[in-house]
Amino acid sequence: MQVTLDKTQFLAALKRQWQGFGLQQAQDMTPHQWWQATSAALSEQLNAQPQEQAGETPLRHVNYLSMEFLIGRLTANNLSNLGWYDTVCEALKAEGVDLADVLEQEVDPALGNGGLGRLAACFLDSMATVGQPAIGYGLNYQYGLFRQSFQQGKQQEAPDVWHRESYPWANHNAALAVDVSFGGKLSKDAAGREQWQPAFTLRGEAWDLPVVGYQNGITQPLRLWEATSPEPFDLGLFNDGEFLKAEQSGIDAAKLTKVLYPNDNHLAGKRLRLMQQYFQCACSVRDILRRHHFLGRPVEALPQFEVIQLNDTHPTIAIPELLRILLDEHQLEWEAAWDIVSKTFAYTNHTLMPEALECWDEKLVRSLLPRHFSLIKAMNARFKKVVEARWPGNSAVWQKLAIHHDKQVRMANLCVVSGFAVNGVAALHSDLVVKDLFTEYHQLWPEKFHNVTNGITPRRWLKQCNPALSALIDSKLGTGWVTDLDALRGLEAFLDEADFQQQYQQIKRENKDKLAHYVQQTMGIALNPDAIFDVQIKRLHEYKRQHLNLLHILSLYRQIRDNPQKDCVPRVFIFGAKAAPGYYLAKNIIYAINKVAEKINNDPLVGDRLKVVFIPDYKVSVAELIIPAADVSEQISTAGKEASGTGNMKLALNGAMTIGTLDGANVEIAEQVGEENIVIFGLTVDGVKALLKKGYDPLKLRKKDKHLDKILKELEKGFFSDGDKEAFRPMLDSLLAGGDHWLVLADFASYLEAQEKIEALYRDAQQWTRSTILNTARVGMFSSDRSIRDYQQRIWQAKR
Ligand code: 26W
Repeated sequence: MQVTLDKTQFLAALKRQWQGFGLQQAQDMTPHQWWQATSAALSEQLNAQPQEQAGETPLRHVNYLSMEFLIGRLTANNLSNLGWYDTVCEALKAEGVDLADVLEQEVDPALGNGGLGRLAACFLDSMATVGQPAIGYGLNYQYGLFRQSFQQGKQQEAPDVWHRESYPWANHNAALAVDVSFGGKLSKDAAGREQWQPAFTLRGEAWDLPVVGYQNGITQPLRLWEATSPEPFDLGLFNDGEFLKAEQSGIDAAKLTKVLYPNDNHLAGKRLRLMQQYFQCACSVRDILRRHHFLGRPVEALPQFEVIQLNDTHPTIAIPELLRILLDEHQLEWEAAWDIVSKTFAYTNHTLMPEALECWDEKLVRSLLPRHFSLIKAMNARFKKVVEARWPGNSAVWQKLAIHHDKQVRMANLCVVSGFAVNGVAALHSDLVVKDLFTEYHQLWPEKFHNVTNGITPRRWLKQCNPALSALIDSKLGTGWVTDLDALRGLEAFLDEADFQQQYQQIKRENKDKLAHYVQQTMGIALNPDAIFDVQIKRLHEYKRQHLNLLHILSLYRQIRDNPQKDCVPRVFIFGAKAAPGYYLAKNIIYAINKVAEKINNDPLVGDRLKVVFIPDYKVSVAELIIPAADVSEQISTAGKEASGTGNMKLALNGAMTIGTLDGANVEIAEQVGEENIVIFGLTVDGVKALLKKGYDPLKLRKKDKHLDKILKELEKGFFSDGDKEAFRPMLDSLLAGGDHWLVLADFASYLEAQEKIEALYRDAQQWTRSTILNTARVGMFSSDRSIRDYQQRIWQAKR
């Protein structure tokens, strides 16, 4: 049950903190020191709490392996989940300090790129909350996702210094250090068994962050590995006078966990990335086995007690690593070892895009991990017999299903062959995983394939980010919804109460004021809070089609100039997005949006009717500010390309109307909220397939659509780029001569119609409010608590 915070002990812990800073009194602390001291004092109190033992129900323990955990700020979250917020607020008030200001001092730990990393963080929160014993395993990057700024509209990247060394929630657990070896060669022992002689060894140091369940006394670790050298200091070299070289090995080791790879949905195939993956997997597998042995359990019983969930293919190398340990260290026979491995791993697929499916060059794998490569070949050879038995003489099928083929190791195939479960992340996506990606695997093992629709934690994405709406809901339904989001359906009973509608509307308005204030402060742009706040926040990618949104903005601007008296509902377009630093086209789209924004925002003819803001450095804490203030949620990916989306769920929960394609979880959101409360447009998955089959020519489409042609010409002529006709060429080429792979122009007309519908709906304020209330009331199924229960029933705890 919930544990209480002893205020006296907290204040004593706080005192130790400022004394540690060498200060005379609490009042001498800087605002940032207040955050540091408060968090460290809380962390200390949390560690001092007796941990509730897991009950006797033999739930399999979940090991959630992920290269990314986009946890966001922790202090506010932990205070709220612990139920300590009010106590600490009062304690600080007595010192003349405002807790809310203190919490603003925290730098987001940005140890992830986007959806996949944030999902991992929501899942940890939910596992702790629903009582699923679990540990998250990841890497302790020194630098998280780069900081973004704009210079003359172009994205600039700077390192993300989040100070992992002094992050007060992280605890170094020196006893858990693991050694990890790389490189070297293979030889055979007397019995003919392969022996691996590695070339060098690094050390993994464990840093634990607490994952606090919602007011239930449960805290579970997120364990992040940091690379160091086992011999960080070479005394021999030092004595010889080689002072700088003496520390060299320590410096090299640290490179491994220096920085998070900023790619999202694109594999660069870099050696250091594979080293990171192996390092994370080797440390984590060791730790899992250590706990298993410590509990006195035989190694054969591993799958009875432990499941290893792979968050996409990034931690796949854990599979041959476990096999290697069982064969080489436990000396098991292949069949026995394979039996354990094939009952332990489950794999979640988050994308169908071919450029994101990880394939590693065999040379790279062999040189870095010769023993693992040899085991992968052995797995491949055994699996070949299975395929040969099912599809005799069919080399086309084998070429598709092979784990190792054409000098490449295919991580997704390795996962499907070795895992006991495979799942997609939304109903539509899971269908496509079976139909388009793993067709023959599904024929072989239909029972392996599942859907688990993604979810979001209501603690961060409603209770904390939207305290006013949470309080209103509390007043109507009590507080049970925080751990039972389906309870929000109860709001439908108040749907037609004028008073409730008015309060709901008022809260949205105040959240918009808050966001407007932030934009004024950070960007110097004044926003009209009466305008529609139209929001697209997600990584920048062609398939997400931020440029379709841009074309709509250009259309409105063109219409205003063609008809200066045009009566339109004022709109503020808000973007938040980082582009991978090497993704040239995505950066060009950012540039285009910023240049168009500059022109429109400064055109007196437009006035208040249109504003475009690209908020720099989009991250979890900025999302927490934007989402409660959104009226419209842009979910406009090419159908079939967005596996699920989770921003769509957060925005709907906070009362934004979705404009979206029938893609990912949008399909299920539409089912839940009802078709009158969402605006769907564009080609469907089948429509996309049919059009591509028939042959699609964006140039023809342009010829036929005069309005579209005008808009494109303005971009081409340099109207938005001070006469520079080349400014947006990469983007324009991709849309036109390049063939418009993502069908932006194909969906343009339908999108404009949908946007007109949005405007018409918004004009009827009462109808709009009803619809947005229904969005909040009806998206309870997108709680990540429900996702976790689905994983439990279908995958982790299912009887086999
Ligand atoms: C190898 C490079 C790389 C890096 C990241 C490839 C793929 C990824 C991720 C799988 C990209 C990602 O974040 N995918 C998103 O996962 C979310 C959680 O399931 C989904 O909601 C999004 O639709 C999906 O794009």
